[in-house]
Amino acid sequence: MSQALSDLLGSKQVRTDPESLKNYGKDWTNGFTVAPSAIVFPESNDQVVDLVRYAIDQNVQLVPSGGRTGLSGGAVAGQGEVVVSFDRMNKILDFNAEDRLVTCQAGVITQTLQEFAEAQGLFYPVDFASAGSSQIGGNVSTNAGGIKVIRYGLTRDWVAGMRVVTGGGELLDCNAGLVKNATGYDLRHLMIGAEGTLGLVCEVDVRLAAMPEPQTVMVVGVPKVEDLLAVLQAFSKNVTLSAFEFFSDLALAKVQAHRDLPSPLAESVAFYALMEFDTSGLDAASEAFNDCMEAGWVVDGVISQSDAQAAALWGLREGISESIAPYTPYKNDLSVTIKQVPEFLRDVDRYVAESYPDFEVCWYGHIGDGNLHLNILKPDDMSVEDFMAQGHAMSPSIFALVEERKGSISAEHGVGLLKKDFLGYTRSEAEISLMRGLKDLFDPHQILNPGKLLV
Ligand code: 2HG
Ligand code: ZN
Repeated sequence: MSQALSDLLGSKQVRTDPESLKNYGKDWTNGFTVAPSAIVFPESNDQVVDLVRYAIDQNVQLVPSGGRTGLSGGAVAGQGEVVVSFDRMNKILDFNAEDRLVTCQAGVITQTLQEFAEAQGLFYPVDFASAGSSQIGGNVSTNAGGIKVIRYGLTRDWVAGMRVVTGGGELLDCNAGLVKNATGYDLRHLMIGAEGTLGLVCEVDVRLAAMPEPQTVMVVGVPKVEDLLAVLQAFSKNVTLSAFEFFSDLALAKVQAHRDLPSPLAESVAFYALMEFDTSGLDAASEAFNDCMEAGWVVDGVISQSDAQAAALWGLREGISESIAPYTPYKNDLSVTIKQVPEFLRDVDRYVAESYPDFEVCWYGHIGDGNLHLNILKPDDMSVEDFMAQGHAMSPSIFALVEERKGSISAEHGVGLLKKDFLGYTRSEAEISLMRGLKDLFDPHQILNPGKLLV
């Protein structure tokens, strides 16, 4: 097969050495078999079409692969698939100032797009800790969220068009940057969040935002989880928040130990809220802070006086995922409506503490969006396999608490391999059956990202 792929693309665009198979066959998710048969590096939309047509013809399965920063196994190739890396489709193709539109190939790194926007005096607002490695195609395929959703929304809100190759080998040009287009089903939005199961995203027209004013960051200590929402409301009244994140005492301890950082506050508190807002709202933020102190919701706080201090405070939140990685955590990425967060968090905490008293639970995430990252840390004396099996075994109980509240088992990381057995906790049978129908329609030969999202 590798000779046929070389004939199709050129020998420099195919790799089968063990090192490449190992690296490109997986993402940041733990615990899945990695066994691709080849890695290919197309350089154009036409080459992607050729690849898909070849795959149909030869009954080869394709796994699209971006920056491989996913946390649900969406880019893992475990059964001899060919991995389609977009590393060589990494150019910014066009910028149109009138529409504030930038056309990116799928392999453009998120941070490169952010820097490009800045060079135009504009802003690409989707941001997260892995922005230095993740690629636009992957962001689109998982509808990536991140730390500024409360103000700017998700990746979906910034995708104005795309070129995508379906599993039938057709290149679709969807929407092409139009603001308005009332001509029926918007296939662009179907592709967003489809985890590469309906088509291979090749190019994306991304809308940019106006550059925001300078930002200030505040971290406050909040002893009780329900008071996090009181703080959110108090600040939201008169302050334009760009972020409202939280982390637990344990999450802070892990990031401090990993990065050798001092405590942000004089005493340790059960939870911390990190807020970012326009610096022009500083007076209103100080007033909100005083109100929160008086009400007893907040016990202490710290505010950035410079961009460097703001970045250091952000480090306490954005460094958590990396600092707990050595504990091979069992990851959950859950959402409920904001109002339900405190009771939900307490119920999950109670379940884990009662059923698995030896497991440490690390909470953090985007509480202003109702999105909680629940990471359960592996005890030192347990094997990764045993721990992953236990994580899987506890999922039905945790997801039942999600289902009761009509929440989501995956708020932003995607379903991939990790959560596919549990899709029914968030999507109804009727929905899943329609999703299968769409899969059959867009990928009639079942060659695109097999085994992901749908069982
Ligand atoms: C974050 O918000 C990322 O830091 C990663 O979504 C979350 O590691 C995680 O569970
Ligand atoms: Zn997150």
